[in-house]
Amino acid sequence: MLAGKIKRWGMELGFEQVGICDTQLAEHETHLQEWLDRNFHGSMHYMARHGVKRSRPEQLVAGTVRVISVRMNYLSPKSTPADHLMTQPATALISRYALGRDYHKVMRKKLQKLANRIEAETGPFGYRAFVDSAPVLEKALAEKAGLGWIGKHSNLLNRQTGSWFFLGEIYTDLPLPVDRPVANHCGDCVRCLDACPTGAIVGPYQVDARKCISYLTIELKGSIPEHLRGLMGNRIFGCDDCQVVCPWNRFAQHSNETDFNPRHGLDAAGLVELFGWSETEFLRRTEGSAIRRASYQGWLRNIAVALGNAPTSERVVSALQSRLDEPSEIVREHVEWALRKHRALT
Ligand code: B12
Ligand code: SF4
Ligand code: SF4
Repeated sequence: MLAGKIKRWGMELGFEQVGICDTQLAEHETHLQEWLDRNFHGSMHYMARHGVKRSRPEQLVAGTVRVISVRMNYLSPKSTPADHLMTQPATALISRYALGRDYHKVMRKKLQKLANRIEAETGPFGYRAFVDSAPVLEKALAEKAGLGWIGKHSNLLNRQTGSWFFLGEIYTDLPLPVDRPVANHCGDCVRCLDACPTGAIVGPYQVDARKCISYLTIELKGSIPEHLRGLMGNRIFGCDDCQVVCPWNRFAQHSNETDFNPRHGLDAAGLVELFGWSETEFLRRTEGSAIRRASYQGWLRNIAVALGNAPTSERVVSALQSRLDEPSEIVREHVEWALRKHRALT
């Protein structure tokens, strides 16, 4: 059967699981609309831009009747565990997903290979492959396709492997048989809500992105609200706390993808060291990495906040002072905030 073969080919290409669903997302459309109405998307205007295309796949790609959803583990066996770094305030905490090669590139390539393989079997067919590259409700589709359930932290998780995986999909006009969703196993647990440093999980399944450290360090381009800076600790790119505390991540499996291995020691680098990078070094060392999304200015802004939260030392203070004349006003403002925290600026 074609569906069985697609799953086997997907696994051979390095995906951990492949599922298939239809395109009915009515309930998720309501939740998405509520989330937008509450302005939880902040400055991520692209989340509101495409109307209902995000929740109606056939309106994004005409003729779509099924979605092939895939997941791929990203936790590298070579990276220092995030929970260890949470107790090292002078070390930079970069989300485990961003330490190696940009997942968009890695997964898109594999999805294209999967589509080519299907085409070799069926002849030309209608499809488009996505990895967070278009208005697509990736978690909702993956949930429908049986890859896991959306947990209270709003990430997709799975009993066999936790939540340290990426999602991608192929929209297609092939009328494939669909898979069944799995049950939700969050039960009474609220660990992720309790652990969130900034209280961004404002209710089960509801994340106010404007408070989420992932948004503040990656998506937000301007000034980070002052009342949140102290809560960010040493997290300079993304945040993993809600996943670290999730009991299902005891079953997390490492990725087999060597492209996700950490580069340039970024899994446990010192804040002062990273703050010293010139723009050229930043661009060179983040080539092909998701970290580029933050921009050099955002990178310095984030590290300035983390240095403000680090224990006071001569090294930290002089690193901050060396950036007092930065051309970027945003960076200067965060450096001044950090120095005030160390009482090194009045
Ligand atoms: C926008 C976005 C963000 C934003 C907003 C997060 C969010 N929860 O929406 C920010 C920048 C904060 C972010 C952060 C992260 N992200 Co992100 N992000 C996305 C993106 C582009 C869209 C997500 C989306 O549709 N949001 C819209 C809102 C409405 O969806 P939602 O919050 O999930 O709400 C759903 C349910 O919770 C439910 N719901 C909502 N309200 C209610 C209320 C009730 C009562 C009920 C029952 C249900 C319910 O319905 C909603 C619609 O399905 C996707 C890629 C994609 N195209 O899908 C990646 C994606 C979700 N992100 C991903 C990752 C890895 C992360 C981070 C872990 C990265 C990090 N380490 O820093 C964090 C996790 C933070 C968190 N707890 O969510 C992965 C998740 C993989 C997985 N296993 O689930 C994705 C799928 C990218 C990918 N291709 O792999 N992200
Ligand atoms: S990623 Fe961090 S800040 Fe965002 S919801 Fe999870 S714990 Fe909270
Ligand atoms: S920490 Fe608990 S509530 Fe949160 S996603 Fe995991 S199981 Fe669900």
